Amino acid sequence: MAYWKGVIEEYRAYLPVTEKTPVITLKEGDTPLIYGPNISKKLGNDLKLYFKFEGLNPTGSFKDRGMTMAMSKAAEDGAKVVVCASTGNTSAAAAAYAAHAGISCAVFLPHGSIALGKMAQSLIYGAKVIAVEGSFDKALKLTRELADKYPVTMVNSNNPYRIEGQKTAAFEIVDTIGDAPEYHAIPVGNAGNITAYWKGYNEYYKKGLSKQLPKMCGFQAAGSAPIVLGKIVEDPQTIATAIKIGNPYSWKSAEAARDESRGLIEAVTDQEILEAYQLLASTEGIFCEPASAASLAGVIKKNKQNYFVDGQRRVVCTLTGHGLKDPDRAVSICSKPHVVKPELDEILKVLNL
Ligand code: AN7
Repeated sequence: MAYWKGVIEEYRAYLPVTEKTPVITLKEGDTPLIYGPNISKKLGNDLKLYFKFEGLNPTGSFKDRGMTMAMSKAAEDGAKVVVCASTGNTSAAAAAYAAHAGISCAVFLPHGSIALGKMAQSLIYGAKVIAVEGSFDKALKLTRELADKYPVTMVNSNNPYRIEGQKTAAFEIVDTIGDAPEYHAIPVGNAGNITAYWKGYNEYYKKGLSKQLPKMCGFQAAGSAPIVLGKIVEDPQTIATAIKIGNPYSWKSAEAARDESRGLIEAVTDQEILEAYQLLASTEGIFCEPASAASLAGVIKKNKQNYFVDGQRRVVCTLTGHGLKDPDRAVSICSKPHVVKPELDEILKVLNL
């Protein structure tokens, strides 16, 4: 049996690498596409829901796909320092891949808006962690200023290699089900990922590897929905900290993905996100982070409006990050454990036996 070699080696023909590019990989990709029988049944309408669980990448999010590309190209160019602004996952991936490459890394995080697991990752991978008092958008602006003036390589999604790596998730989906699904649902923050999937689906389609293209359905958090509102949100608010972004870098290309695919970009409330988050864990056994559940929340909402009518009604939801990234959120919305004395009677009472 052949071992998975990471997305660069597996999809080399589709990526801007040469024999000279040192491949920096933690064997990202090859994430499972999991059918959700229970939620599919609950939603009805003959929907077939699949989850692309990107939380199973080496640092627990889809960012690893783009980071293997960005870090390999940075290494090829002889970069000494890489930098990024992040709501937590990009910084975790940058820190890990930089460590693997032996390159220094500095990350700029919006102070107080980072999930605990992501903070732990950036710290333990040895990055210089800088908490900026202000929003992600302010941290991103600062990072760009720094990269304009000083010899550092920026690995945010303005780095085109990030999008190139991330498009491999679309390839994997088509390789798994033999075609593109009718619909693809995805959370939208800085809007790089929806851009990347659309690029990936198109490249496979043009090569004749799929018979159709999906409608791209992007979902932003209602308190942080600049693309939906058509204007920058100065002070974005949402419990889905990963997508708490008011001025997305890839705004235009996300709109292009929406329009070319005849899909949509809409908003879901924090309440809808948290319900989807808990439903997915408790009925399918899949624990993603809150921002990731925006894709399922959006599907639940659009299904109520009978939106899904095309073809075989297959809907792939990208679950962008692992639930363990943000353990505080899970604990805060669930009922507390039953504390008992170490006696069988006490346990029987709790179990109603
Ligand atoms: C779990 O880490 O922007 O629309 O700095 O971590 O491509 O930005 C994270 C984004 C969705 C949105 N789900 O993807 C960052 C960062 C999770 C994320 C998104 C992010 P994009």
